[in-house]
Amino acid sequence: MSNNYKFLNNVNFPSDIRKLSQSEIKVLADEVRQELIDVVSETGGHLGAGLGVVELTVVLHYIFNTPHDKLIWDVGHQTYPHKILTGRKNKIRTLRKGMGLSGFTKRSESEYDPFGAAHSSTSISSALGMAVANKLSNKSDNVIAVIGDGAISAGMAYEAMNNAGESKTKMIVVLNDNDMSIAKPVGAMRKYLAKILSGKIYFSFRETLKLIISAFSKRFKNKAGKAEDFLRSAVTGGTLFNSMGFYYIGPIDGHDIDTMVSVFKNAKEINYDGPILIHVKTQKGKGYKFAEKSEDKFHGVSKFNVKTGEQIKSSSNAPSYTKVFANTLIKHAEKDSKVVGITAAMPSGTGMDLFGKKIS
Ligand SMILES: Cc1ncc(C[n+]2csc(CCOP(=O)(O)OP(=O)(O)O)c2C)c(N)n1
Repeated sequence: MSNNYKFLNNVNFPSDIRKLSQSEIKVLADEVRQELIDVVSETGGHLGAGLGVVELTVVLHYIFNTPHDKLIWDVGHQTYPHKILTGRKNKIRTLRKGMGLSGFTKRSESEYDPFGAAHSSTSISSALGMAVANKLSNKSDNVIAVIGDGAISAGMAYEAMNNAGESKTKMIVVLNDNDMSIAKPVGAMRKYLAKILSGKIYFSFRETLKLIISAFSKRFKNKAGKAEDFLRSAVTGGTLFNSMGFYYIGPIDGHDIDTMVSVFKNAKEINYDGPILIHVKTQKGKGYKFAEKSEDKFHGVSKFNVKTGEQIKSSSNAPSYTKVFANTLIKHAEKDSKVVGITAAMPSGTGMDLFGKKIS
C-alpha cells in the first residue's frame, strides 16, 4: 500500500474493523475511499459503483459476522472496497491482471466471496438459496444480498423476490439505490423508486428514523404489528415490497454511518421469519469530484490522473470490437427499418449508444 493510513494499515480482515469504535470506522471509510481511487487510477476498472458503497461496505462488515454471515454482492463490480477489507488489500493492485485479483466476486479467491458473479440480478436468488439451506441445517447465520436499482429491474430479481416473499425465511436484501445503472436507468421500477425518494420523508429522515426503528423493534417484540406496519409504509413508502412479502425499511442515507449502524444492527438482531428489504440511498462516484460530475459517474475507467481526473486512453489505433459492432449494425439499420437495437442496460459497453444517436 503506498499510503500511510491511520486505521487501514492495520485492518486486514473484517475482524479488525470490529475492534474499532463507531467514530473510528468513519475515518476508516475515508481511507478506503482514498485507497480505492489510488488503486483504480493505476489499474483501471470499475470505480463509480465502489465509491458509492464505501460506507455501506464498512458498516456491513462491522455489524455482520462475515464470512459466517454471507454477504452477496450483485454483479460484483462494486466490490473493490470489500476486497480491500477482506484479506486482499496487498494484492489489490493486481486487479484484472493475469494471475491477479478478479474484478468481480470469485469464490476461489476468498471465503468472503460466497457467490461468484459478473452477471447482474442474481444476488437475491443466491441469498435465498443460502438462507433456506441455513434454515434446513438449523443455522442462524445471516444472509445479506446487496443489489442495485439497475440490477433489481431485471427479471431474475423478481423471480427471486416472488419466492422470498413466501418463504418464511429470514434474509436481508439491501437495495443500493443510486438512481443509476451503467447509464441512466429507465422503466417503471425506476419511477417507483424515484417516487419514494422524492417524498418529503427522505429529507426529514433523521427525525423519522427514531420512529421507524422503534416501530421496527416493537413489532417483533409484541407481534402487534399491523398499525405500525401501516404507519411505517405510509411514512416511508415501499408498499410494493411490503405487498410482495418483504419487510421494507427506508429509505436511509447510505453515506451516514451512524444511521446505517442502527438500522443494520436492528435487522441483524430481529428474530423474524421472512425477507427484509433495506432501501439505502447512495451516490455513485461519491467522494471523488471528477466521478461525481461525469455523466457515467466513472462507471468503468481506464487508468487516470487522480489530480485532473483525465483518463489515459490506450495508444492503439485499432478500432474496438464495440465500435465495429455498432457501425455494422448502423449500416444495416440505415438500409432496413426493421433492424432494432436492444441492450441489457449497458448502451456504451455494447455500442448501442452510437446506434441510438444515429437511428431513432
Ligand atoms: C445479465 C447481465 N446483464 C447486463 C449486465 C450489465 N450490467 C453490469 S452492472 C449493471 C447494472 C448496474 O446498475 P446497478 O445495479 O444500479 O449498480 P450500480 O453500478 O449503479 O452500483 C448491468 C446492467 C450484466 N452484468 N449482466
